[in-house]
Amino acid sequence: MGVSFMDLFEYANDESMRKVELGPGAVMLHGFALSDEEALLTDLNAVVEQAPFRHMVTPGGHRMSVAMTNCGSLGWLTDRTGYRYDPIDPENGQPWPAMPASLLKLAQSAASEAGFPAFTPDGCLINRYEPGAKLSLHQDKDEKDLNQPIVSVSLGLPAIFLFGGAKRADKQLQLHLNHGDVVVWGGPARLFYHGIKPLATGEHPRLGRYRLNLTFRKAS
Ligand code: MD3
Ligand code: FE
Repeated sequence: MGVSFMDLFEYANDESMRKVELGPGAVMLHGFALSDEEALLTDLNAVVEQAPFRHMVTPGGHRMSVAMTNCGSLGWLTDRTGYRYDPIDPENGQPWPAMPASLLKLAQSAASEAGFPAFTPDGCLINRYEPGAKLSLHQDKDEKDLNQPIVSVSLGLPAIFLFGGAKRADKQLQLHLNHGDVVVWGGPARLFYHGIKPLATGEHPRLGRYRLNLTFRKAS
């Protein structure tokens, strides 16, 4: 019986600060990616060496301001013919680089912490933002099983994330996504509209003038 000072201290650190429900099924894990940061960045560098960032073109013919690449057995693509997941990088005709163990482990432990212990991502889309780059309001629905969550990891410069609702016209909340933040998007929030405001100029001690966002998906 009774609650000690230490219990309250732990509660404040572990629950009310670090793990926050942002919306129905969306769980923010503040700083969750920080503990394994160096392994993550080393492994990301190796992926990007094999599959460099590129600016893809939308079906409407617009060059995206966000540069993208992928790792894992399926990579997300857009070109003039549409959006899809593909096992092959069209830039070199080779399979996307394998998903490094450090990335897979981070995604699975975050999903578990948010109540999805069986998450087995087969793709990781890697987005790179420079100042001015943005992502317009959209839904993610190219994945086969929309009951599977998406795990997002933010690194580098901070961004303002727009978090809408099930309908495009729904009012949007603005949330800051900072270096090391991980969000698990499951439940109803999985299909909510979202986007990123144009990145502000800045200098991050580890990533310079960039923001990286990793999204782990079960595409198939
Ligand atoms: C909510 N990426 O890659 S991360 C995307 O920061 C994407 O690069 C943004 O939207 C970025 O599709 C936002 C947060 C995020 C990612 C996927 C979601 C939120 C999501 C999927 C469903 C609902
Ligand atoms: Fe998205």
